[in-house]
Amino acid sequence: MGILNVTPDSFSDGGRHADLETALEHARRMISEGAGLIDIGGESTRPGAEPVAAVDEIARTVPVVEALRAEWDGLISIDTSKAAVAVEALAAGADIVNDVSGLRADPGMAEVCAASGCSVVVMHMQGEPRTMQASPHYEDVVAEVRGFFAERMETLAMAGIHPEAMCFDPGIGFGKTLEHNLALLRTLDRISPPGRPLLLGVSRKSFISRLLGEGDLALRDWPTVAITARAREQGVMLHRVHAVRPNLEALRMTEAIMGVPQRNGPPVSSAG
Ligand code: HH2
Repeated sequence: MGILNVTPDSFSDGGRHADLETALEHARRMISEGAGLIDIGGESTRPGAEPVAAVDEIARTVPVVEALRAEWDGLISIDTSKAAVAVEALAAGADIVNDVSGLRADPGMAEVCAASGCSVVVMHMQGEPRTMQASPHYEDVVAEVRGFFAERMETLAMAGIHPEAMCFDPGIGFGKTLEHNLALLRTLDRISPPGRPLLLGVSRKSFISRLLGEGDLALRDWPTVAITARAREQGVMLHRVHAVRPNLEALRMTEAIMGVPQRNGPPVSSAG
């Protein structure tokens, strides 16, 4: 899953893909590097980010969804917690709603997703983006995230979303300290509801620099790749990343070692 933020203030690529043509060029680059899914977001969820009105989020994201849909038949997800944005993005051709609130922020979201039959990414977050990093606290972060997934799966199924349309995400960096993130990364093979896939979003996140002391965003791609490889071995099938090529190469190398049959895609190395 390649990240396409059409926001002025995202932590890593804010402002870079703000106009339609630049956004499309970036999407095309990630697709040419092997992305099978493009995640389009119009509201930054970095700690301290200010909320964006639905009308602005729609204006930022929907033209990109529409234009990308017109030229590509891969999967498109809309990264939003607002039902009004999801409605418009799904109508424009998005396949998946990626909601960092786990479909809790907007009471209309579950109904929109159930009615459209789209797939959903249900992410765990403690608190809300503006304040979530102030003082995250858990008795047992792994047990709480696992319990959250089970509760969401049941509630959303009752709201009419098919369990097979759900995928779960521990929400690395969303109301979590470095220790909380590491505890979740240690147990990726044990936290998703049985039979349901996990999605992981660690790309360039600040816990990497908290651990390695490296503030430069560009230098966070290699630690991201290391986590991607290990997470794949723990069974994670969906990886939300900025730098598609190195992460895909890590996945393919890991899968080769694991004995997973290689899928179609660009060669691991053009030199063979
Ligand atoms: N992380 C971010 C945004 N959306 N969605 C899922 N499912 N999982 C994540 O970990 C996740 C997410 C934050 O990263 P980014 O989009 O790069 O930055 P920003 O929120 O500042 O736009």
